[in-house]
Parts: sequence; C-alpha cells; structure tokens
Amino acid sequence: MTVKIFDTPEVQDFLKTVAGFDQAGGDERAKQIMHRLLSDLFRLIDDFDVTPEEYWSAVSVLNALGQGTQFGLLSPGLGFDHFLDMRMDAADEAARRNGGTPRTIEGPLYVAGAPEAVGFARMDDGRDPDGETMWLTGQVRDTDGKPIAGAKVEIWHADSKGGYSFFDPSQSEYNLRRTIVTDAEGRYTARSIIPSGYGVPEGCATDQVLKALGRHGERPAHIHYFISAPGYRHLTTQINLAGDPYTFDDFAFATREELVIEGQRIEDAAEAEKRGLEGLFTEVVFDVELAATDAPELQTRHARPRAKESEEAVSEQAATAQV
Ligand code: MBD
Ligand code: FE
Repeated sequence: MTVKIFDTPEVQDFLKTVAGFDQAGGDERAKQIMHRLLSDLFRLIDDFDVTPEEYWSAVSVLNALGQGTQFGLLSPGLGFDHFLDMRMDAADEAARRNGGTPRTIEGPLYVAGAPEAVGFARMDDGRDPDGETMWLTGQVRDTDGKPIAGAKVEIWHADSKGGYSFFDPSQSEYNLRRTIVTDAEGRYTARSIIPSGYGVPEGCATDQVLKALGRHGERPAHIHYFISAPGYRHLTTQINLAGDPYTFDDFAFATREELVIEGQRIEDAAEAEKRGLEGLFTEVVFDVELAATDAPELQTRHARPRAKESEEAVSEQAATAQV
C-alpha cells in the first residue's frame, strides 16, 4: 500500500531538524543545500514508494562507489560534468564572453606535474607495441588570429588499450602526459601514439549503475587539453579523433561537433623523415583560440581533487581512483 507523508507538518519539521536549521553552528549554505537535497529525496521515496530493500541496495552502491573512489567516474557518466559545462557556457553567453575554442569536460584522469618542454615533446615511452605514431600539432592564437607564444599546453591521453598512465600501473611514469609551452609562432608539437577509446572497467560500481540504465561505459578516442596563457581565459577541452563508433555516443557526453578532428594518414617517406619518423604516421592538427580576459580567476583552472596536484588528502583520493 502506498502512503504519502512528505507534506505533513511532522515530516517538514523533521527535515528542518535534520538539516540543522535549529542549530547555531555549521555552514548556512550547507544547511540550505542539504535541506533541499533531503527534501527532494524524501519526496522521491514517497512518490516512487521506495522499499527498504531498494533504499539499502542504493546505500550499498554508494559504498561500492566510494570504496573504488569512483564518484569522479560516475559523475561524467551521469552527465554532471557536461551539465556544469552547459552552465559555464550559458554564464559566458549571459556575460557576453564569447569567442575562443569551446570547452569540454576535464574527466577524472588528469595527473599534475607532467614533464615540461618548449615547442616539442615526445609523449610516449616507445613501449606500446600496438602504438601507431601520432604527430599532434597546432597553433595557439587569440580571437583575432594572432599567435600566442609561451602558452602552456597540457596534453594527456590513453594508450592503445584505452589506459592512462598512473591509473594504469603497467605504464611508465607520465607516459602520454606532457606540458608543452608554445614556441615563438604559438605552435606546439607532440610525437605520440594514437589513443584508443576508454571503457569503464567491467563489473565496477559505475558499470553496475550504467547497466541498470541500459547504458554502456565507452568513450571514443580522445585527447585532453588544458591551455592557458597570461591575459587569456584558461581552456579545458578535448578533441575526438573522427571515425570512432562512439564519437557521438560518448558515455561521458564530452563530444562537441567543433572538436572532432580527422587525422591525416601520411605514407610519404619524405614527410616522415622531415619529422624524424620512420614509416607511416597520422597527423592530427588542433589549433586553439583563447579569449582574452583581465580577470585572474578566469585565467586558471578551477579547483577540484586532482592526482599529484597538492599534498592534500583530496589529491590522494583522486590518485587512488579505480578507473
Ligand atoms: C576518461 O578517459 C575520461 O576522459 C572520462 C571523462 C571518464 C573516464 C575516462
Ligand atoms: Fe579521457
């Protein structure tokens, strides 16, 4: 038999007590948000007639997610990361801050402190037997097309099996992670290997949640970027390599039409030789436009738990993610 008690004074008073409204201490915003969150969930329990069995199985899922430090992985899967992007896009629009290469989500697999180089870096350690050579290059410009020298281009991507160094302990330290400072012409160039798409590990808590929704946990082949320069808006983005079956079916909802790039397969030995390569390779060109700003808070990435970014516990937490 279904009962509805949410709107009774007893439950409404109870919610205020639980959220600490009658307490002098604590944080006012935390109280307001917890009150709203609990109210929405209590009402949901009433409306869907959630059983005790269902409730406690949800608690188990949360414990499993926490034990695997998987909230950073489930978060893009449930669209939160993309929703935050949509909000930032809308805020930019409202403030008439337009122009520049579009943002898309950071994801949970950035590691701070990658080796830095000027102009050029090799990103792969040469130990991936299935790694196809990728020549990744581009120019960083302002919205008038003027090159930006000295811009910081941080790049990270997966190997030929979809694994990221650090989170995949079989890879060498900082494999496929580099920071390249643009040269006098605003250019950056990386020699690396073509990444594969990423798949959420079979059977993990995130996978269980996605399966319950009839969804998969696949991402198309992609390359992550942080791009920054003094006087310009920090950009968090990714490119997708065209032709992947998941390009427009990304479990993390990060694909944007403008960020899908067709790699050029180059078989000309002279072109390879010019780059110090042997045999065929794929060239991927990604030019970036940064929008100018005077606001210092727009020139840096926003804070979140990131592996190796600080000595704090949040950095440790990000570092232990089972992804
Ligand atoms: C990834 O490589 C990624 O970029 C995201 C968003 C989620 C899981 C793995
Ligand atoms: Fe990724």
